[in-house]
Amino acid sequence: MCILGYFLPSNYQTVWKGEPRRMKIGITCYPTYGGSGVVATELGLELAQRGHEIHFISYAQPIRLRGEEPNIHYHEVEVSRYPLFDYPPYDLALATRMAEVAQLYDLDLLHVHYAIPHSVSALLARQMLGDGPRGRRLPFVTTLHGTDITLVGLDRSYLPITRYSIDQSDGVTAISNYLRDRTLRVFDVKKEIQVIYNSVNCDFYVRNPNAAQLRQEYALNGEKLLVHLSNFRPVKRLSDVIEIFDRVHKQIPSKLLLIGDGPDRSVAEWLSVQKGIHADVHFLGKQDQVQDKLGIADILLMPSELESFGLAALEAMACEVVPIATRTGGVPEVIEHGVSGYLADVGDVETMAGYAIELLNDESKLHTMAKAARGVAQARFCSSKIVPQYEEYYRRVLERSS
Ligand code: GMT
Repeated sequence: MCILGYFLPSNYQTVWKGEPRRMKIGITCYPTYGGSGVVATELGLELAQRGHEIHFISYAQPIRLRGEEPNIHYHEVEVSRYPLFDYPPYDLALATRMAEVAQLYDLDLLHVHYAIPHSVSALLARQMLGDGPRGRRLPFVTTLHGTDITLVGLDRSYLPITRYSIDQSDGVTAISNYLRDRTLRVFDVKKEIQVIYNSVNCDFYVRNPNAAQLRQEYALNGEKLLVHLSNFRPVKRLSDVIEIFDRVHKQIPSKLLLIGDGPDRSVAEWLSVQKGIHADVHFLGKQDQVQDKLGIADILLMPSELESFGLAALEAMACEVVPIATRTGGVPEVIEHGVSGYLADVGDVETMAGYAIELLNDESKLHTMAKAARGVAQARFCSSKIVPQYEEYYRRVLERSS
């Protein structure tokens, strides 16, 4: 194999002899604060802990990586800024880097998170490596996360190439049944799509043991704590978070913690000023260790227009924080209404505020639901349960490709 000018041993063929084999996996994701990047990074960390060799390939180091974890490597994608390029071709630079890293480190497969443009770059990398007399096949798995299908992928300028790269993937996973069904229906792809849910590390995401003490930083007089965590994009309906909190705040002494940042932040700031509650709304910005803040709150508000899964709700549940969310997309696959949280229609801020008030007025019910939420996270969505599903899936893909 010599497309990059080197000759390397071609021992990529996978032979399974009953022993879990150490795999070399390239992972590409958006390295910033989006849910897909978090899922990809946490997955890479867990896989590395289980002995696999993980190579992150992206334009920046994923935010939850410290850069010193064993079995983890990071390869930055440099995009040249030639003056002719009004639109620097990141997808091409990424494809080149993927092929280089795969060849240099003898990767078994690539796993790309978020179809656009990552699966197209992976497809190019596979084709580059497959050419030539000693060509090898570098399989790639695409994980669909949500807006790559529900918003971006439906844009006519992206739809055909997204559909093509999904169809060309060696394996495709989706983070909920909702997203799988929607992809099959709307994109009319022929591919089999495996559902592997989002996961949470149940050892890190726990109730903060110092919650009582730490709450005083925001709730000095014993107020209740509501929290919201997102990238503050319109799909998150941040204004509804403020509307809900305003109604709760009128009846119950309470504070709102807003974790994250994004385009709708100033709208939310102004709305809270107009409603006279600004002093009780804490904008905490982007946080690396979200579990520290989540794990001191009582209720999470997630009134999104659409969520294919709702990772923030799961992270909250693991921290014994009861989610109040919208009945949309894959959220009902995560939250059981009335048991591990509450669901309401999109935009129905009255009902969501009503649920919050009811819970905050009933300490015992809040406690019971918080424990139930943690129980669901542990029973169905812990990384220890989900990561082996990815390992098994990789094995099947490798077997099919060898
Ligand atoms: O909406 C976001 O927060 C960003 C987006 C992403 O891909 O970064 O999130 C999607 O992926 C998350 C992780 O798989 C899911 O938990 C979110 O539900 C999904 N967001 C939407 O579907 C709107």
